[in-house]
Amino acid sequence: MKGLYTALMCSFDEKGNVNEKGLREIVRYNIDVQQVDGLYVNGSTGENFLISKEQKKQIFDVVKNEAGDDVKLIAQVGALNLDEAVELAQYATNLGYNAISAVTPFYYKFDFDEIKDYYNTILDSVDNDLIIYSIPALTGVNMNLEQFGELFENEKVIGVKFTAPDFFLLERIRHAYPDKLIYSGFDEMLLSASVLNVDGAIGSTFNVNGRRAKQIFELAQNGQIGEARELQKVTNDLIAAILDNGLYPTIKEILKVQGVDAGYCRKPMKALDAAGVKQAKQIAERHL
Ligand code: SI3
Repeated sequence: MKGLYTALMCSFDEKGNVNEKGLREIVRYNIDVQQVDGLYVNGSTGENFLISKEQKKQIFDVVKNEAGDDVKLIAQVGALNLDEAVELAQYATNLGYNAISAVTPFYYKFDFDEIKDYYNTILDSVDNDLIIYSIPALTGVNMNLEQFGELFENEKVIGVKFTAPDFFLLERIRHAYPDKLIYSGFDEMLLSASVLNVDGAIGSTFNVNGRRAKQIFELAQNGQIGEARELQKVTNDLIAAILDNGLYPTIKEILKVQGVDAGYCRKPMKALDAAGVKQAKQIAERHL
C-alpha cells in the first residue's frame, strides 16, 4: 500500500450528476499518463462532502470497474452520519477496495472517546484495513501523538493520511510507529514529509502532476535532496498558481487541456469565469 496516490477528482455535469464517461477518463489518465500507484476515491478532492450516498456508491463502482486491479484503491467512507459511513465501508470492501479511509468526524466538537468509537464502529463492520484521514485545517480536529497511538492500537488501523504542516508531530508519529503507514497530504510539502520517511502521499494536484510528484518522492528516498528540491520548486510554482486561480476548478480545467473530460464542480463551488479558464490554460502551458 506504499506509494503515490491521486486524490481522485470526479467529473460532474452542469446539474451535478456524475459524468461516468468523464470519470473513467480521469481514472485512465491517472493510471496511464500520471502513472500513480493508486487512487484515493471520494476524498475532499472528489467533492465527497457535497454529494449523496448514492453518488458515492456510483463513484466507487465506476472507479473499480475502470481501474480493475491496475492500481491500489482506497475508499474514503467517512461521514458525519455513522450509519452511512458503515454502509459505504461495507460497499467499498465488497467491491474489492484495498483499504478504506475515514475523515475524522467534524462539525460537532466530538471528544476523543467519540472519535475512537466512530473508527471502531466502522472497523467492526468490515473485514478491511483503515487509514485515518487527518486534516485539522478543514475539520478542526487536532489529535496528538498519544491519541494517534490509541487509534493505532486497533490492528486494522494501518496508517494515517497526514494533511497538516506539523512536522514535529509527523516526526514523532514516524518514530513511535515505524510499522504504520504515513501518507503526506499536502503536495506542496511532499519533499519535507518525504525526508521524514513517510510511506507515500495522497494529493489532489497529482491528477495533473503525478509523475513529477513521484520523482520528488523517489529522489528523496534515494537521498538526492538537491534534485528533489528543484522539482519541488517547479511543483510549488504550479501549485501556487493553481491555488491562486481556484483549486479544484483549475485542476479540472487543466485536465480538459490534456483532453480529459473533467466536467464541472458541484455547487456551491463556483465555476471559473472566462478569465479563470484562460488563466488555467496558461498555467498548464507554463508549469507542466
Ligand atoms: O482527500 C483528498 O482529496 C485529499 O487527499 C486532499 C489533499 O490533502 C489535498 N487537500 C485538499 C484540501 O484538497 C491536497 O492535495 C491539497 O489540495 C494540495 O496540497 C494543495 O494545497
